[in-house]
Amino acid sequence: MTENIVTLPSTGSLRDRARARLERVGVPLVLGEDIHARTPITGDDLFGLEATTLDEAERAIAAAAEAFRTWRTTPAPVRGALVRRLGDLLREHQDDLADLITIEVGKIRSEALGEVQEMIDICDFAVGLSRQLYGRTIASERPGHRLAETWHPLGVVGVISAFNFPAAVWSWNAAIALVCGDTVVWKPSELTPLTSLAVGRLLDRAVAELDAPRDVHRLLIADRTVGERVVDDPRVALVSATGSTRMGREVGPRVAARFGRSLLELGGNNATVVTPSADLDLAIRSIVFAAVGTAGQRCTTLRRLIVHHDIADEVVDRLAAAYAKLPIGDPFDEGTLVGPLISRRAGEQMRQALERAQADGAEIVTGGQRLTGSAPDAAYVEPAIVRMPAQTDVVREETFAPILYVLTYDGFDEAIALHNDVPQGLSSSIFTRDQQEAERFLAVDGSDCGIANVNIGTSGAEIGGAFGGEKQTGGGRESGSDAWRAYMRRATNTVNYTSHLTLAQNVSFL
Ligand code: UN1
Repeated sequence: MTENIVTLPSTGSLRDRARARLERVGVPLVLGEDIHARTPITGDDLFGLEATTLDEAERAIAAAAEAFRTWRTTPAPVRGALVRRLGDLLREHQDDLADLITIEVGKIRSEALGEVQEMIDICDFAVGLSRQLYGRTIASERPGHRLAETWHPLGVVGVISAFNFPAAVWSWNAAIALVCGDTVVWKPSELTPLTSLAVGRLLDRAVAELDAPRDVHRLLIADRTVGERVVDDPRVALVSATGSTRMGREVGPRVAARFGRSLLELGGNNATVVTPSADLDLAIRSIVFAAVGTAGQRCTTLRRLIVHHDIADEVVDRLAAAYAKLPIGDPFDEGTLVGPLISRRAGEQMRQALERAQADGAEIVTGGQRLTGSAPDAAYVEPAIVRMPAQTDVVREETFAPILYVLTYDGFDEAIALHNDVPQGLSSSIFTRDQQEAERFLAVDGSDCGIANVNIGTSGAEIGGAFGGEKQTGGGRESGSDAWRAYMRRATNTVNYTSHLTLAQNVSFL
């Protein structure tokens, strides 16, 4: 493991790089003092920017509501053409966007490119979907009647997104919402304004080229007061919010109070069960990626390992050996696998969690140190493996940092009980070659998560599946499968094509 972070790019060079990337995408950089773009690579500010005011946000929502009136009647395949063009622009600018993501989030290059790939993939998916917004025909109990469902556009969709997937999560929502005939207002994380400006600009370009209504999409670069406006505005039919459980606890009830809809994708506390029959070569590599990828800052990051007692020492030794070789440092360096945490505060939260774990009797097998170096305001940390005597409170919380808690089990029921005994329910997996164990893990009384995998890690889901989870993860589903239904309203239609009145349930009247 790297002792110290010796070579980091200068903030000046990152600023130049960001400026060049923004220019290529066509973002006019309007400097201001309201909000600061910064980089976790050095922990420094890059640019001060102007923010959207409350009045501007109000006008943006009004404009999106107005644009909805035209967009909803535009044929869905025509709406799909807009998303196809967005996908093409994303392909063209994959490098530019990946650079901005690395600069603002600290993701290593391959993961930043992967995030943009996820956006391209969802655009492809959404274009196909634009010709497949199917409703059902249902057998009517009445002669000469047709019973069917029609799906209609919903309205303005408010997207609130987090720093860790500053572009992909928006695209899961926006690409699907747009083909569904909705318009979108987007309040991204305050930590990633540059990435948001860049993808917003690409969509604006697609809108202009295809002559779509200008306000089908509006970007709000602002702090939480503007986010609250989106949450409370009755013109916003659906609020899709990705972030912490704490945030969801505020958003959910506020949207419900005005009978709006919300789609919440909140915290995870994801676990993998490793059984005695597991292919350990496969398991170790998958576990390291799931626990350490994105420096432990995915909502799908592996946070708990539940290992059979007989193989626990071997698994922990092999993981510790893999952790010892992890290159930590500048995310732009080809060899780096672990970049910085988003902020010093995140580093501090990791340290506090480790202290609490130790007070509960933890053994820190490896990691946990903050690496010092040329950037005192950045937070480069050694990913930690922590053996726990029990699943204590700190293990049951989500700490957004690379801490892998290891718990052991003897019987399979105990493994499942430990697995499900946390408040969150996003992603889960099992490594086993025993089919009975695999099926039990996926069965109704197995994993209680929205994502349950076999012989693969908890993170890195494909866009084709619906993404989200249960319990405090919020229950919402974004991205693939039939998640599109959340972005539309269903109308049940009964058509009588006779001249007779037949009442349902055999009711006679008149
Ligand atoms: C998130 O961390 O909010 O499954 C999203 C994954 C990615 C998305 C993560 N496709 O890890």
